[in-house]
Amino acid sequence: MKKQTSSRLFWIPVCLGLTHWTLQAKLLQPFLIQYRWAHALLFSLIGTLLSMCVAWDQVKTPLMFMYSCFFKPLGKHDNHQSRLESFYQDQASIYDRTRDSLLRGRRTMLKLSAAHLKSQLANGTYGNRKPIWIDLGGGTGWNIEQMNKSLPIDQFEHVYLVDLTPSLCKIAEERFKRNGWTNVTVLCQDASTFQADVPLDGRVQLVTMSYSLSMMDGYFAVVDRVQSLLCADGVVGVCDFYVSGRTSPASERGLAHLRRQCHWLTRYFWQMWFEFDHIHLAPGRRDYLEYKFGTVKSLNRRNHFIVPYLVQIPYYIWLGSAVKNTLASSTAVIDDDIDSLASNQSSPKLAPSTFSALTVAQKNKQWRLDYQPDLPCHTQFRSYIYAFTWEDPRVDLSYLNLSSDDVMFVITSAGDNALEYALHKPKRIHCIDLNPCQNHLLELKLASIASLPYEDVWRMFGDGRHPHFQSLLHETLSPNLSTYAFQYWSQHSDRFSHKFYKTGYSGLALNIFEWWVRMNGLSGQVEAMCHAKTIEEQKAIWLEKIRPCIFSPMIRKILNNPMFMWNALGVPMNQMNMFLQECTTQQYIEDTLDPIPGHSLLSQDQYFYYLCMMQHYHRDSCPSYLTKDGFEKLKTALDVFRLHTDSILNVLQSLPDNYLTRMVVMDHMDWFDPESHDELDDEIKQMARACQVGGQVYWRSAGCVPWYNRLFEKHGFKVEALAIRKSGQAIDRVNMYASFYRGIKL
Ligand SMILES: C[S@@+](CC[C@H](N)C(=O)[O-])C[C@H]1O[C@@H](n2cnc3c(N)ncnc32)[C@H](O)[C@@H]1O
Ligand SMILES: *[C@@H]1O[C@H](CO)[C@@H](O)[C@H](O)[C@H]1NC(C)=O
Ligand SMILES: *[C@@H]1O[C@H](CO)[C@@H](O)[C@H](O)[C@H]1NC(C)=O
Ligand SMILES: *[C@@H]1O[C@H](CO)[C@@H](O)[C@H](O)[C@H]1NC(C)=O
Ligand SMILES: *[C@@H]1O[C@H](CO)[C@@H](O)[C@H](O)[C@H]1NC(C)=O
Ligand SMILES: *[C@@H]1O[C@H](CO)[C@@H](O)[C@H](O)[C@H]1NC(C)=O
Ligand SMILES: CC(=O)N[C@H]1CO[C@H](CO)[C@@H](O)[C@@H]1O
Repeated sequence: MKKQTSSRLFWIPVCLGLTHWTLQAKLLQPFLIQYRWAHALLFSLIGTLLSMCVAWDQVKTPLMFMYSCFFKPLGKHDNHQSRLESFYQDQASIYDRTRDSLLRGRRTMLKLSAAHLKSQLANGTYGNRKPIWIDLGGGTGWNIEQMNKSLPIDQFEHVYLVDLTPSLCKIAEERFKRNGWTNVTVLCQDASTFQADVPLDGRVQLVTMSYSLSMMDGYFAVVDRVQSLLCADGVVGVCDFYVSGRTSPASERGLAHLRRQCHWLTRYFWQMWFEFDHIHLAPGRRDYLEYKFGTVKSLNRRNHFIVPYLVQIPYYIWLGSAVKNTLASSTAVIDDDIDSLASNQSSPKLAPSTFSALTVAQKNKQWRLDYQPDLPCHTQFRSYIYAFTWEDPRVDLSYLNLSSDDVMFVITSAGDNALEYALHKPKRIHCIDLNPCQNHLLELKLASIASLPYEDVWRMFGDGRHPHFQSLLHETLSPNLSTYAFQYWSQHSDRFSHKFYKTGYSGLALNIFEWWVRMNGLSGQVEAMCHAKTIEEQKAIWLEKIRPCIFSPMIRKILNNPMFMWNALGVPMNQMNMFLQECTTQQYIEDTLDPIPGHSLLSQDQYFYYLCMMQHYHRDSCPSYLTKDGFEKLKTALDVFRLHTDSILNVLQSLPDNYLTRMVVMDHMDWFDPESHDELDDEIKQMARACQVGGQVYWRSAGCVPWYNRLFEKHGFKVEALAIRKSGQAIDRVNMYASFYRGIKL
């Protein structure tokens, strides 16, 4: 395909050159000088004609395709089949060659369907039976040949291709004969009424429709037929053009809408344009499909056919399950231990936002709880803030004393610390984040650990780059990801193409630091410090080379300007005020950084600063989930996770009394305004209610004695300082906060 295009392009300048040379002759000169536009027109016309003659073989296919798709009159046909046949008969032989760039997303849809089927097969959902697949409106059988690359055709009991156009069916028959597939049958019949030689109702595991639903008359009957064909665990894969309605359909509330809505011009234009060819894009088809089936995966994309930017034909890739999303199936999913507790609660306060409309997609992947992605509190986040967690879990673990009875409540962040806790096998870890992307990130880590080999996980999160991330996502990770996380990573699959840790807002800080290191010519020193063999060596490099640059007079000035901290480093105003009451910004940063080089070796233990300086981890210096040992242990410990996408207060309200035993809430309370702290007061009150007697809450603060400690005491906690930072001494490997506290519920 590429080669054809480039040889075609090669002829164009040659022809233009020839034309130009002809025009140099006196012949046309007087006329052309007067009419410059005619010059241009003639010039390009002759050029085009010549190049077409020279490269006729290459030009023929697209021209015929354009003619039959856009210009050829369809004529009057009473019957759908004869209309289709007249549309396709001259195209049949060139069909496959011309559809690659027009009918996009078919490969992805097939890969997702295959991945889903494979995970069901591996799980023993079908026992020893092989699956049956029907490709409705399958045309020339391209899909079936393509599927063989992901899931070999002999893994199916039978494959049926149903298509109404005889000339396309003929091509499909020839193709299957050529490939020697005996268990593939072509049925040249209508999709809603077709009959095979054996009854198929309720026996089919997979039905696919690529760019055919939009062509079928009577789509209600077709979708209903698909439903009656599918077995209980069956899946539907669809890929097609669409236009959205003016607003999103009510039946899909709560499901991911990313990029689904179309601009009004797009809506009208494409709908009318395709109507000429009897292709129907109106939203009803997709809506009915989603109304009938449960959404498992859903992607909305734009096809920039031939002309980038100007042309944006919306298309979608969608995977559905035979079981429709129901509220009833959701309650069983939430949490076995909550279920038992919830029935024993004086006033159950299950917040609707947390527990509504759990989709079937989540039924088998119990990590992520459903949420409403279109709420403004979620849509305000377009990316994750933290690509890595910036608190030291080792210190937490030394106090947490986790056992198999512990039910934890932690802030997700990048999920690194939650994974660290999971290695100590508590009963349950509830991870909470208001930013959906932080949970997408943890979900990706969980899915990777569950389904990928160690080396792939190391490449993604250790090296921070994986050249084949997109195919891993579609072929292996997708069955383990929620609709939401899948959609996010599918749209951001470039995050792993270069340096993952330089993405997100924390990545911005790493970029600034890297830039600063280069500006100061410190790259060599930074590298040497990260690979120093002794603490003395590390300290020497810090004191003699790096520190003098960090605390240069200019930087001091910048640091002491509060706007810098607030804007560039994203330190919330209230948090900054907390430490400014105790020391200057510069003092705070000195207290943070100075003890680090003397604390432990960057190359062996100090993975936090190693990452900041190198933008990737080292095999000897990384979080436990990236070590071979930790990775293997986690593979069997992932069931403990529940991911909530909501505010801390809302999630707490949804939990039963006396349920939690350990809470790690990081530094988030620093962000509240001490002058009006009703919301924090509510939150701590809810912590006290949801926490068992003897249960513990852990927090870090930029202040040595945070003002909100008294709120904990007010609500029945005994507050104790576990560590308060003093100049020159590190309290943990990150050493970023001035204090570390624990409250024990009395
Ligand atoms: C755009 S083609 C897509 C073909 C193929 N699925 C692909 O992706 O290349 C649409 C196909 O739907 C078929 N089709 C349209 N209406 C149909 C109907 N009522 N029953 C069966 N097939 C139908 C047409 O014959 C045509 O092959
Ligand atoms: C896997 O099998 C278990 C029981 O064997 C079942 O509960 C679960 O739904 C299956 N998961 C999938 C994805 O089919
Ligand atoms: C082909 O299909 C028949 C029944 O439809 C089945 O018995 C046979 O095992 C299948 N063969 C293969 C190779 O899948
Ligand atoms: C189908 O896949 C199998 C297994 O990957 C392979 O051996 C076979 O050659 C493929 N057939 C075709 C026609 O591509
Ligand atoms: C609720 O749980 C407590 C202990 O947690 C138990 O003593 C009590 O009997 C339970 N009440 C009901 C109605 O099950
Ligand atoms: C840790 O927990 C165990 C029970 O799980 C308890 O016996 C032990 O005293 C605890 N240790 C500390 C230091 O709290
Ligand atoms: C939680 C979950 O969905 N786990 C599945 C991830 O994928 C593997 C296979 O790739 C399954 O075995 C797990 O059950």
